[in-house]
Amino acid sequence: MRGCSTGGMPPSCVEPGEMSLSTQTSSHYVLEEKGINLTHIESRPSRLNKDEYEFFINLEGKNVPALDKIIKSLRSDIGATVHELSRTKKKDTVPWFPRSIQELDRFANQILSYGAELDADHPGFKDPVYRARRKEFADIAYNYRHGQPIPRVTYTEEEKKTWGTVFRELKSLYPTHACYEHNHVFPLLEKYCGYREDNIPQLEDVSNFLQSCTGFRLRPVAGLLSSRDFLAGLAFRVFHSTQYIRHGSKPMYTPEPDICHELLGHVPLFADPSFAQFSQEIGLASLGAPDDFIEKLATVYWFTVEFGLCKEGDSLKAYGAGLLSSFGELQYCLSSKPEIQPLVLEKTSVQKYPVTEFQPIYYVAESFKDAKEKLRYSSHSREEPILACCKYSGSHCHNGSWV
Ligand code: HBI
Ligand code: NLE
Ligand code: FE
Repeated sequence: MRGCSTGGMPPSCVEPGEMSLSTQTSSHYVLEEKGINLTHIESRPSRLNKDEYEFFINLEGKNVPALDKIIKSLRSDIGATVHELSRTKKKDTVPWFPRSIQELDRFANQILSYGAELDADHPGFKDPVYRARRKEFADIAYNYRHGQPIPRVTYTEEEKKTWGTVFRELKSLYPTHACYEHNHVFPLLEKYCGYREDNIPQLEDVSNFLQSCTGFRLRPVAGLLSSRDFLAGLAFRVFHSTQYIRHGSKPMYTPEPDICHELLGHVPLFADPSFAQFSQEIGLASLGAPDDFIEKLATVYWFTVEFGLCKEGDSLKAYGAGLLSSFGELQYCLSSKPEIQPLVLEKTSVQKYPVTEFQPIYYVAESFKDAKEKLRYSSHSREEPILACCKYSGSHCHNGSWV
C-alpha cells in the first residue's frame, strides 16, 4: 500500500476534468492498465495557503516503476508537491504510518519477537508450561482487531501468586517512591478496576477506565513491536499492552514488559491528563519520521515514560513505568547508586542504555508540562531541530496536515 499526499496544486487543478488521478479518463486507464488500484482519495483546502488544495490519495499495486512514473508526472506536468508515504519503498519516501486507529490492526502481525519464542536466558525458557501459556496470550493478541472487547483471561493460581507478590511489595513502596499522580490514581484503580493483591485486573476493564479518564485505551499485543509501530499507537492514544505475567521465579525485576509492568507501571500515569498529552505528543512526533529521528524519540520515551524521575519539592520521585513495576529497581533508582541528570533532550535523546539490567543513569523532569514543552520545541522548531537529524520537509506532523 502506498499513499501520497499532494499539496500546493493551483486551485484550477481541482476542476473535475483536471484531476489527474481520480476522474480524468486517460489517467484512470493508466492506473487500471498497470494493475494499480486507487482505494481512497480525499481533498481539502490547504492550511498553509488558502488558494491551494491538498489531496490524500491511496494507491495499491505491485508495479513500482509505473507508480513512480505517475508520481513523477504529477510533479512535472502539473507542478504538484507530492509527498510519498510507503511501508515498503525506502528511498525518498515518508515511511508509512497509520492514519486511523483501525489501521493499528496492521501491526498485529508485524512483531519483532512472538510471545512464544523465549530466549535461552529467559527464566521461562526451560519451563514448558510457561512457554505454552505465553503462546496462548500471543494468540489472543494476534487475532485481536480494533473495536473488539479485549478477551478476558482466567489466570492460574500460580500466576495470581506472582501478581500478589509484585503487588504487595510495590504497594508498600509507592507512598514514598512514586510520584503524586501515580498515588492519586492508584486508589481509583482499586475501587473501579479490581486492583487487589489476590486479583489480576482484566485489560478490558482497565481500558474502559482509562478511556473515561483521558481517552487512552489498551490493545493487546503479541510481542515486541518496532519502536516506530509502538510509538505510532501513542499518537492515537492507544497503548499496546501485554497480557501475560512474568515468570514466578523472578518477581522483583524482568527486562520484558508483562501485565504487572503495564497495569502497575503504565496505567496509573495514562489516567493523568498532562502525562497522557505528553505521551501522545511523542507518538505524533514519530509519525512518518525518518529512522534516526525514531531512535531518538524512542530514547526520550525510555528516559521519561519508562524510567523517568521527577521533582516534587525537594525530593525525587519515580514516574517511569519500568521503575513503578519493579520493586528491585524502584528502591535502587532513589538510592545514591545511580547517576542523576536533569532532562535535557539534546543529551537525553542520544544516551545509550542497557535493556536487561537496572539503569546506570536517570533523567529528572521538572514536570510533565515542562517535558512536553521541551519535546515540542525539540521536534517542531524549524531552526534547531534537536531531535530531527535532518529537516524532513513534508512531514505530516510538522506542517499540521493530515494528523
Ligand atoms: N513493544 N509490545 C511492546 N511493548 C513495549 O513496551 C515496547 C515495544 N516496542 C518498543 C518499545 N517498547 C520501547 O522500548 C521504545 O522503543 C518505544
Ligand atoms: N523492569 C521492569 C519490571 O521488572 O517490571 C519492566 C521493564 C519493561 C521495559
Ligand atoms: Fe513499558
